[in-house]
Amino acid sequence: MSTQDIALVGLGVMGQNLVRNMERNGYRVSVFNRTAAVTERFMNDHGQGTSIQAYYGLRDLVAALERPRKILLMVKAGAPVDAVATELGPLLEAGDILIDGGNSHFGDTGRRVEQWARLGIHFLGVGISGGEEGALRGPSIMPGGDRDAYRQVEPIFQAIAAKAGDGAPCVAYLGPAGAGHYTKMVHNGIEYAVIQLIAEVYDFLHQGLGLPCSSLAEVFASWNRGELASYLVEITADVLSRIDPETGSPLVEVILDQAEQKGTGRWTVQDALDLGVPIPTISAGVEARSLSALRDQRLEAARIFGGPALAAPGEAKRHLEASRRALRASVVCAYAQGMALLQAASHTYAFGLELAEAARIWRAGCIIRADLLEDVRAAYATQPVIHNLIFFPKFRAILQEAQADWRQVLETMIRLGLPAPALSASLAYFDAYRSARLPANVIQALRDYFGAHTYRRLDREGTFHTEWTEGEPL
Ligand code: NBP
Repeated sequence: MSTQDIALVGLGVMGQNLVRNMERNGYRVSVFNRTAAVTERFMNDHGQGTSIQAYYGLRDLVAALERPRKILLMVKAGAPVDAVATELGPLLEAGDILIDGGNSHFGDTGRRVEQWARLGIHFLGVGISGGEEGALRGPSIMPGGDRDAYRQVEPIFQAIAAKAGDGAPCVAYLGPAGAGHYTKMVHNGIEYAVIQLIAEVYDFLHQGLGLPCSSLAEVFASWNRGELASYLVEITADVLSRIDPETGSPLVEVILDQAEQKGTGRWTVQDALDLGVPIPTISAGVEARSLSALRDQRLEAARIFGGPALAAPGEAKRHLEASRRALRASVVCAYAQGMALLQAASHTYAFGLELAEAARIWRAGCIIRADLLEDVRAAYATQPVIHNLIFFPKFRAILQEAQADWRQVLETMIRLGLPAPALSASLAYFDAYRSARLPANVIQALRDYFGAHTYRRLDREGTFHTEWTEGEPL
């Protein structure tokens, strides 16, 4: 009998928790996993006494679904998505809905939407953020693809999504093709930037100025009660206060300083380069991870090169308020860059994205959730085509207020020889934005000198070229 509301394929951590979330919200979910033992374990651990039904063949899984069939794929991004969809294809019929909830590249999603539409099957690309905890308790959900198909799964998504302070579910239709996965990609890019900014402030206050982790945990906890309130600042306080039971040291001190990455940050930077949108803080977050990975080379360079002495312990307290303001202003720049990229992508790829909606659904459930997102939402709700968040009064004030402290923190970090790629990229972004005159005149002159690329003038209309080497012998 066809009684099940939705099927989920791929019982990894995300898949398992999404099933439990849907079941808790009253949906009858069928599950399938390539490795049968994983399904058995899941059913033993979480399926007893529930309406969840396990299947060990795709044909049976599909046969049990109410029409139009809704199948959520939670498998590894890339080839596995195509492999599973191709296996399911012959079992589906026109009007059925395939949903890819993994971290797929938006270009792949656009291709899949078109490919499946030719067979009358709807393909939705849905970014899901919040990690395993979010998947279980309520993630932020970023759907893209056919709008009518989305309407058919909307009640399920609204039920399982995180709810913001005003009770609104953190899900909204974002646009056609890869609009949902694009938004998730940019979310992850902002996540890279904010994590790097937090790491640099930790480095400044701890390694640079000698503040112990336990005190720093209290600092982050207090910042989380103010304007910087956000999930990442909150969990930084938790992370810094954790003691390693084996050594008795702060756990963070014994964690290897080599950051890993799965690709969404790199994709964000790649696409921003293609679209010509500057996102230097996000790029710095990605590149800092790549540099951290060169640990052997760093250890060798550390032996070869000396550097300035670190400051005497005790100085940190003087810099706490400046650090908070520098972090806050830099975080604003990271969000501003991400939103500017979304705006440009929406135009180039015809996503028709409403930026206020993107900000709204990031307010809860996802990794970059932060109090400031309500201000981002309000900014775009009142001025949908604002060029950059930094022009909006609320953010203008934050940046203006932070200027002196921001510079002082960076001056001190440079003096101490501490790398601050993301903090300095944010300040340089701000400084470049607020510069009425940039040295691009010199760039244009040089380009014209060696390549006759021409230039324009401030005082006259037209395109000009100068014979820079006129009269010089060959
Ligand atoms: P993984 O990304 O580790 O994927 C594991 C699942 O994919 C397993 O069920 C595995 O089946 C299945 N799978 C693979 Br791998 N290749 C397959 C194939 N060729 N055919 C069928 N099934 C295949 O799990 P995850 O961490 O739960 O993530 C799922 C998706 O959600 C990914 O796209 C991920 O990027 C995204 N995501 C993850 C998080 C997170 O915090 N983990 C957050 C947000 C988004 P098996 O058991 O037989 O190997």
